[in-house]
Amino acid sequence: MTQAKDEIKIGGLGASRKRVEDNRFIRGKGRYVDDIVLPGMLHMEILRSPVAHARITSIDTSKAWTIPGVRLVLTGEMMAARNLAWMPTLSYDTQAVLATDKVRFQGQEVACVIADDPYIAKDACEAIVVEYEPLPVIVNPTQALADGAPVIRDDKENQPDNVAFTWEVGDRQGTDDAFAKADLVSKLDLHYPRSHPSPLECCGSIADFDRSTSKLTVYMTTQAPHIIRAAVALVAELPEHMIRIISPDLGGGFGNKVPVYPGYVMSILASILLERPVKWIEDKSGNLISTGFGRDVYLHGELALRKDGKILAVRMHTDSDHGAFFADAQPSKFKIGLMHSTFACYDVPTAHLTARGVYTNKAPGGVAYRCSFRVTEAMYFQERMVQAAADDLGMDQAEFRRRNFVRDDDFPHRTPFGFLTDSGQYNKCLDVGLEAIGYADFLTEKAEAKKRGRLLGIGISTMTEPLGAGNSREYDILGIKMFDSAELRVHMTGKAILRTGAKSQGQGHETTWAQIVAHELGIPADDITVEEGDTDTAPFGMGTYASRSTPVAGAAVAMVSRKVRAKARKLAAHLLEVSEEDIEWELGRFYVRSAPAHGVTIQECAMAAYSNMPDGMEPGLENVSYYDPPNLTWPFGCYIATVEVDPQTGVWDVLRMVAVDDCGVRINPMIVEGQIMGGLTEAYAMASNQFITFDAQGNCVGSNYMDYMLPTAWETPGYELHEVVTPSPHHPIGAKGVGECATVGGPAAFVNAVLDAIRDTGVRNIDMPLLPDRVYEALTKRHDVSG
Ligand code: PCD
Repeated sequence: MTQAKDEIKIGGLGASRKRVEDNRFIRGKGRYVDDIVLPGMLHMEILRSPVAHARITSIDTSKAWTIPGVRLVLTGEMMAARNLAWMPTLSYDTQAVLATDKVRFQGQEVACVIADDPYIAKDACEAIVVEYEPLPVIVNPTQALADGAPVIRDDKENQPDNVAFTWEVGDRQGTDDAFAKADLVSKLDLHYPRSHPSPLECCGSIADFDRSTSKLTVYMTTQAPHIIRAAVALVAELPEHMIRIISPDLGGGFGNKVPVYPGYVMSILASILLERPVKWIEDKSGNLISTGFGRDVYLHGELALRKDGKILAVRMHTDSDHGAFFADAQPSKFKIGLMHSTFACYDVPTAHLTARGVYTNKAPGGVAYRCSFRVTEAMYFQERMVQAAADDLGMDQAEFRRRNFVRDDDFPHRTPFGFLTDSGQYNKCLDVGLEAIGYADFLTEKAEAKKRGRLLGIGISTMTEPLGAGNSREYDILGIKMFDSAELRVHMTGKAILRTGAKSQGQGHETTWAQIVAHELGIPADDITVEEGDTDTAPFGMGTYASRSTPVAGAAVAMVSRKVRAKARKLAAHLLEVSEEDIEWELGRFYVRSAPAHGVTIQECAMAAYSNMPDGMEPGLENVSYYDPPNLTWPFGCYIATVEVDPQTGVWDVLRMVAVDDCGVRINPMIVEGQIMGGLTEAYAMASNQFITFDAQGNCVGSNYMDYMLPTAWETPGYELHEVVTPSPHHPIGAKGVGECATVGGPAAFVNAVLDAIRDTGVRNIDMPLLPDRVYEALTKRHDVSG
């Protein structure tokens, strides 16, 4: 007989349990796609277009075929013969697998070679001769929308121009009326530049088609294995049960591994044709040039303001540059993702947003890079507009936020764009942040420093982020509803295996999911194996992105544990020889209400499930749960940066960065802090340095790690982390997502701080990245600097 276990001791909720996956990662024992070697495996390399827009006049592969060790050379024509030259994207568009008619961006896939080793394949790619007839190149929405602009997607019927979509949400008339009554209208034009998720491991796949069983197994760097299985079944017309997608250890995802890439499709076709396993591992430049860009959105924003600081209405227009193919993963109803979650933490009476997506001669963009579907852009625009509005009103920026925040007793709160936020304590988070940074003292210090010619600035960014798509009523990808799943099997000895439809890319699910089971069942976390990513064994789920795992799959873990507990209760009643109603539960143990010393442990119940079940009960102790969340979870972040700008050079340094995160109940506080630090580092990188762009010819500039900076500990400022806990009222354990928050909210804090430091110049905006030359230009020329 045991007493109730101390939850922290068994690694339950709130334990900063060491990450179990790190046991293999730090020993170099992780098993990534490129570590997998199959007997008879061949290697694939891709030939990419050197130019951004051109008609292909000829492709000569004859030399490549003669190189010893070459097994197959695939061209667009050969793909077309199998109806595979084009594939559907996750946004109801089409994308070329291998170019047939034209190339539409630099780095586009033109041909591929399968050979005995990757070097032979690479050499053979170089032996392919392609003739291109150059076409005018379009690299931004202005050019794309200009009269007479060449139509990039002339492959599509009914595509007279370069507009990929238009979209609108909110109350146009109500917003116009509110603007007419405003005391002041504050306007801001911004660009959120392209950025690249840059996971350490690039994309890759090993396709293994076995003719004797007709089974296709694909090891793949994917964040969403079940969506891929569905896509392969539909595109290749293979039966779903004959497709097994395995996503092994992933070296980071960051949204880069959500889309379906041509390389995956070609390796599959090659394996089917050659009946040998075919491995494709993308190189760094291939990854940086051609896969999964994020952002690239232009904003025109306006706030209608009352003199006392009240926001009366918001009006926004965005133009997003999607590159040559509209390939975002996005909840189907909303063309521009969740851009309309903007201003959700403020009590804004009315708002209107129009959005337009355009095609350009750039690699497909718009993936949700550490972003719940365009939320990163939404919150950056929001917080930049908020600071500009406070300045225009001559009001303190913290006070301006306070006057407009949704109040704690006003939840659930309906936003002007129709979301229902679940909970929050926005003022409290801001107070904790201001207190931590020493707001009043800093303002004094800043004024003092100014007298000596030093430029100090403080930037605040506060936001709530919608995390955990869906509910299935409103959220789907290509019609597949956005729920998630967990399956729990408790063995005879009380050890267990848990599988979910999510897929960790480094976040630590193997650690945290076991903590939820420990919390619900009292089984020590160390006794629970967590497995994800194999479609033959995992229950169907939509995968991991948009910080949806904790809100959705994590909820399913709690729910399936409760189902298992319900059966264990019946077993306990049987063992204790009382009726179920007479039984109480404490962590890890059932006991008789009238005789608390008389009890059985969950492990004893597990044993009974296989050895001593009551008459008529099915043996075994396992269950599965599919969780369809009633709402998104709405964590809150308050990020405050202080900076010093060097007036001689435009170089700026971060003095301090304070982060207050409210993600509800924290499963593993150490992991949550790691997520926030990682997120802040990416935010700092985008705000300060990261620059990947395209010249007038569509050449991708900055597509290597000498130019595109991934900050190391050396460049990264120190962070001071604080927390507030507002449990989600609808999540079974009160947790909210957190993985993206700091990346979403962080950039505006840094940018606002730099602009605050140079406020005397009258400059309203410098587009990211705030490279020293841009800041210097703003300081000396006293005008806005656009990117
Ligand atoms: N948590 C806890 N608590 C709470 C929350 C959370 O503990 N309250 C934890 C969990 O469990 C996990 C983490 O934390 O572990 C996270 O979570 P979440 O928030 O839910 O999220 P997820 O879904 O899981 O994930 C996702 C994210 C994203 S989205 C991204 S980008 C990134 C992040 O995640 N990515 C990554 N992070 C990270 N990390 C790492 N390491 N790696 C990676 O890759 Mo997207 O959309 O995809 O773009």
